[in-house]
Amino acid sequence: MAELTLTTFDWVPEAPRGFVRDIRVRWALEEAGLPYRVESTPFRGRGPAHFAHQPFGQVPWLTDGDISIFESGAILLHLGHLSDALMPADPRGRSQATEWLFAGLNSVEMASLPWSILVFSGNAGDAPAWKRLNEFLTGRLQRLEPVLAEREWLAGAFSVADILMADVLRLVDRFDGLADYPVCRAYLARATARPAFVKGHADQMAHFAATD
Ligand SMILES: N[C@@H](CCC(=O)N[C@@H](CS)C(=O)NCC(=O)O)C(=O)O
Repeated sequence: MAELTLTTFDWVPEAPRGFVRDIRVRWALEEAGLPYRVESTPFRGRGPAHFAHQPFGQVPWLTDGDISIFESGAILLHLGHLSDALMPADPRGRSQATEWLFAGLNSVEMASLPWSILVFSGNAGDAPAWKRLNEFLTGRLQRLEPVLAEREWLAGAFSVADILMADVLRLVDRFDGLADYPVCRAYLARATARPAFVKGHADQMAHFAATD
């Protein structure tokens, strides 16, 4: 198997530590027990080499031999093809994992990310735009509750869909957005209790602490 290398920033401010999206990739690699290396790219002064791997100057990206992949969802799907621990082997399970991974990105995170930015920046007030965004996210969480009430993991067995969805929900939970959603909170608790998450998270914290 070709060497897997995950690249993340060399340093980030305190606030995003533990939430940088390389956690999704670390978590998946740990779940699968795949050997990997972690490399750093400068947070300050992003150059052509960075943009060649990630056109928006963001992290993470993964190299698998001579293949370089950006976008955390695409990286998770790539890893899903390398390990049954990340993606069910049967066609029905694979399509369920794929649809729920996209749902995490395109139906929940598309609402939760701007929501989190507004909360973090102190703009979650009375403005109609905030209320509309809050309703948008609330609508998604209300629908997730009954789905998660009837299953342990989104695609039957644990999969990359759960890594994605749980990480999206982590940020909502950080700003108390899951207070009214006990089923989502229980799902998040069982996902983040997994040893692979605990290790990936600890490794990310140590990575950024090492460069302070
Ligand atoms: N859609 C991208 C988003 C990547 C992203 O937002 N990365 C953040 C770290 S979590 C970043 O690089 N932020 C720095 C910046 O945007 O300049 C993915 O899922 O990989």
